[in-house]
Amino acid sequence: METTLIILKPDAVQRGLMGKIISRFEDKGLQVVGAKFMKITDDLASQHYADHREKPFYAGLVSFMTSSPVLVLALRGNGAIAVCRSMMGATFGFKADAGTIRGDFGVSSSFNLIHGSDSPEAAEKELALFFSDGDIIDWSPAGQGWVYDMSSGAPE
Ligand code: IDP
Ligand code: MG
Repeated sequence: METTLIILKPDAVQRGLMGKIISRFEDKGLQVVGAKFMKITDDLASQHYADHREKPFYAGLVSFMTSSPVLVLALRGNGAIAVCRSMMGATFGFKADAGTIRGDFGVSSSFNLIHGSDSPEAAEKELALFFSDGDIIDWSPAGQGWVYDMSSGAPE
């Protein structure tokens, strides 16, 4: 089981798309194990996007991400990191495939609704950045035995 960090960005919150986006992940069978509605500070945004510091869009990205509240989620499931990235779609809404979150809900390059960790290393770093000890909760969804084949004792 993997846990990934998802951020529903300021445009998703302002456009009232939180519920629709969360529903896609729940419908897929992913489990919400952490959630935090918050305003990202400049300091947190600069840590989160440290790899992009030299990019031409960096200042605009930090300004966008700190402009309005976001909903930060920790989602868990089999292959959750890659599953979420494929459900998100390509970075730019106007290029993202129909059927993906960015492809269905946006057309912008910078206002692209959602962030998702892109590797196990990034997920570990980003989860630690946004969640403290105790914020992520291990719990057993009632329907888990029908999302996964548990006959071997492990989710398959
Ligand atoms: P990702 O979110 O699909 O992983 P990254 O390349 O890691 O895409 O870029 C991080 C974020 O920076 C994007 O989600 C988007 O908000 C913004 N961004 C990336 N490229 C551009 C660009 O060319 N113009 C404006 N914003 C960009
Ligand atoms: Mg990225």
